[in-house]
Amino acid sequence: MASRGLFIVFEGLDRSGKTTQAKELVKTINQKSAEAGNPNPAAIIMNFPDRQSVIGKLIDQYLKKEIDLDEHSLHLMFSADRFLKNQMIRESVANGIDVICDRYCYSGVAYSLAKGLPETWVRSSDVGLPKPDAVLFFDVSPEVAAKRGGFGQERLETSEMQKKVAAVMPTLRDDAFWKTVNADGDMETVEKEVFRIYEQLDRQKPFESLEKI
Ligand code: NYM
Repeated sequence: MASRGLFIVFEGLDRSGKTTQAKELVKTINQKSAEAGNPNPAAIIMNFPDRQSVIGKLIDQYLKKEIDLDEHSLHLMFSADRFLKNQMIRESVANGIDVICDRYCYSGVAYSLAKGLPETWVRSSDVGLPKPDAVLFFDVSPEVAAKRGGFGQERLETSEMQKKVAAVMPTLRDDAFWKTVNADGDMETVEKEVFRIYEQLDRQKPFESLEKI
């Protein structure tokens, strides 16, 4: 029987390089698969929030400061946006396709805790989603992040918010499936490190759901 796909989440602060590296990993997997004669894509990229989904469009307006939303509602909308992809992730993995995901529920929890929402409540709304085979945490030093350019114009892209998120994110770490990537290196070095981790992941173990975050 053909082996299942992997579900890999990239998390980290802004300017840690996670988006670039997630795209690069998908490209590499698909290139290697095509070279081996596979006509179908072997990996797909997924981003959260998905700004094209019905819910993601509202989140996008909030982030662009076009509308205001109650913070509790917003938290649930980020979770609901992920649940819209629940089936797609499971089907892709079952069909042997790797799903590489740029941000997931850990961003959801970290940003909402940074805003001061109640912890037990915040941690509960993503329970039941597919559990990642690995969370690659992109660890970038503040000095290197600063060199990579300034903040964007969106809501939440402030140094105060980033500091709070940076403090919360490591507390979500679960050593059983989180791997730290030193994101201070140049693109090629980080790319190699990501691929090394990818190659070591186990496709034989059962695909699970998140029971806690
Ligand atoms: N964000 C992202 C949240 O506040 N909660 C979530 O659940 C997720 C997935 O949205 N500042 C925040 C983090 C970012 C912003 O992400 C949009 P990106 O990767 O810049 O499009």
